[in-house]
Amino acid sequence: MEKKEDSLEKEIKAKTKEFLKKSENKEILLISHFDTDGITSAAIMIQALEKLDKRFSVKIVKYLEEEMIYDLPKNKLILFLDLASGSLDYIKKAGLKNVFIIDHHEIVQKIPDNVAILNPILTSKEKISSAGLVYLFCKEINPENKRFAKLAVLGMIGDIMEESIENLGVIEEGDIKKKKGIMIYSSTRPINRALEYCSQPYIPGVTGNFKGVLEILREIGIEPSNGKYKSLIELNDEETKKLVTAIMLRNPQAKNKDLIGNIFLLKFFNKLEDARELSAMINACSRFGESGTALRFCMEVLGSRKEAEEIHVKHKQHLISGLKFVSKAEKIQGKGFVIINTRDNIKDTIIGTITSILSKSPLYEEGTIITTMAYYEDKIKVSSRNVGMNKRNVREILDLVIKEIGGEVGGHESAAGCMIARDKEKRFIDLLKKNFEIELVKI
Ligand SMILES: [Mn+2]
Repeated sequence: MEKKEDSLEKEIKAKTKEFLKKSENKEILLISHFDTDGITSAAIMIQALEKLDKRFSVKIVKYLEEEMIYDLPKNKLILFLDLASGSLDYIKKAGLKNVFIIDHHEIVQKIPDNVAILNPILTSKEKISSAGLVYLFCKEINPENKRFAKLAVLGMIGDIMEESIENLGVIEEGDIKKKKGIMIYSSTRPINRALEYCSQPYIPGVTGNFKGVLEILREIGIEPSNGKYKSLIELNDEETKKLVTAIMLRNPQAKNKDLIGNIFLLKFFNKLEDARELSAMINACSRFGESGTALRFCMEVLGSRKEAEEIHVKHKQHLISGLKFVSKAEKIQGKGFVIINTRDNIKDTIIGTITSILSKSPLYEEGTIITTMAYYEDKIKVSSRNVGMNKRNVREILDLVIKEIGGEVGGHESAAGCMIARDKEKRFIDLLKKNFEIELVKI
């Protein structure tokens, strides 16, 4: 039997040939997703296309909306990165003839003729993000492109695939270091700053609390020298253990195995950096509506670093104040569920992150489903998460409600979201409550 990796490798070889042929004398329109994986995918591809001397333009989108697909130019080669696997029917309906997709999301519809798609789901089922795929793809086109390995690492981290980074074979190639350590970032900055802005895990009494940070540090015996604290990677084993214990005492849901993991360090703008922090910075820029800055930062364009850092600080402050808002907000609470309608108090782009943080905090007991809502134009973005492990399928519950009121659902059984029309607000909440209650009777 063929080895799994071989089949993906073969597929990449075949697809690069097809791409080079398809893009001959054709202008390319590159469309990518606005999250870290999508941005890093685009950054690798842009630099590879420049080298190939291709004519192209770039579009970064938050959602791939149906109407947008219908408006795409028919004469260009449309290159989708980190999206479109779920939009094949629309692509067919739009009559697009030159389409190339590099993506890792689920394919549920029939692949139309004229659509070339590189997706590990079709070959190896290997866990690899779009940035990882684009990296392997571009490296196949030109081995020099292996210098973008660090962007592939950032994209993988953005999609929570740290554990599969080694499959890419980049640790040896891209000047990337791997180290065991505590999974709070940034591991290269002073520890007091890292703890104050730490939202994953959320540490009650420490996150967003300057005094609480000093207390926990005193408790574990870490003192500043010359007014400056050392960084997390500078802690010794004993100090690391003490810190892990202190965090678990404050947040019993934070598990030892989640707190310790691989930290990836890489050179960016000629400085050794924590990959998670870079990944979070890219994410913050995009969620702030500054995907251009995110792209330039990935390409290490002079001046973009300062901009990205400023946005990142603002983003972290928004997250912290969002968490504070949610903790005080009016809640619709029932047995096994809580619904928090933040209306226009929290941006639709960070509501998912906030819900994830809440689901890992000790604020709600295991088995609860947390659902948050945030306005976006004339729509409402909804985000649902399970607290801990349980058998209730949040995706299914949202599907049931959406079937009645209309809208789009995405995600899986423990984390899902949907987009509904604003005028369905009340009906949505009523139906959701009803379904939660029914679900509970069933189990
Ligand atoms: Mn992705």
